[in-house]
Amino acid sequence: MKLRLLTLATSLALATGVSFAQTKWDLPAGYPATNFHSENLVQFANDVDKASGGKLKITVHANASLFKAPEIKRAVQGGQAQAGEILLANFQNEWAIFGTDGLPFLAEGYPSAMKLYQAQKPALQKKLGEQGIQLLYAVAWPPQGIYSKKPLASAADLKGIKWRAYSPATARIAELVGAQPVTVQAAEFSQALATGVVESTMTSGATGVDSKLYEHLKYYYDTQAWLPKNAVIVNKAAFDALDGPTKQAVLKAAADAETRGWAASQAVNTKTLETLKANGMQVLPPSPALKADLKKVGDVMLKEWLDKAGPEGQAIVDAYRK
Ligand code: PCA
Repeated sequence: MKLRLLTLATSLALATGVSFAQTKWDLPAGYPATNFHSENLVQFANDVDKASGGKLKITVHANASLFKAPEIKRAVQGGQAQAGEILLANFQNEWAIFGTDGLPFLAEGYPSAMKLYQAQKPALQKKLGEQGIQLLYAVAWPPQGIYSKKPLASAADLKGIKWRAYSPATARIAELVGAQPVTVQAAEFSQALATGVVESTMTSGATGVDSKLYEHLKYYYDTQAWLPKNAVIVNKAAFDALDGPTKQAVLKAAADAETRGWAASQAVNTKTLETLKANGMQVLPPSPALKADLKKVGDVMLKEWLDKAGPEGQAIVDAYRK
């Protein structure tokens, strides 16, 4: 009788899934649920769920619904969220090297962006480690171009216009071309545009489609100026508290998500530029004058960045250029 009861209890526990300790993580993210980064995160969470046999449940909170994008890093650091997705370049003022991938024309195209990531990664892991954070994976956004209401012959046409920035570097570009920077994160972008707070920006085709920029802006100059990365991070104590097999499940799912994410980014780049066109935008290469002006901006910014980032920054650039 006793044995039968025990068996019954065991099968009940199995059926309801409470026969083992289950860990739950929140993972705040800054971009809409339909964005490729967010979709990749959901697949990452599903992979972890399966590979851990349901031991670790990660809930993705997209579109800055749990924390605003610039607050996610601190939330993970402080353990208010166990994991999170951040735009590395948002944290350049804290440590210059977070902004390595936000410098115009340092790395153009996906292979170069990947090379720059590999050059940046050891320093990144070390810094985050000192902050009680572990890097799980990072994925590049598609290349960044300029959205505008009016045609742009050169950077002079950007003078005085209200420029939406999403990072210290994108605000600095505005200053250098004489535009007026207003920092607005992706989750609030559509509204800022609709209410006339901003009238131009530099971002990807992906964010252009996410925020329906074609409803207000007519031109996209495909400058392919840089490919900033989102990084998925975890609170180190939360990760260390997992058992060995669950840790392995997380690391394996993260490696898969990184590979999948870089491929998705490239596919999304092509697809979203088509979507912009289909919605009436002119998608154009920058004129030689505009390109030359932006290259100058890039040179100034690289110099400023190297001054701040010091030998550690120089070593990353050297490793990247080797
Ligand atoms: N989209 C994000 C960051 C880079 C990008 O392509 C944004 O505009 O906020």
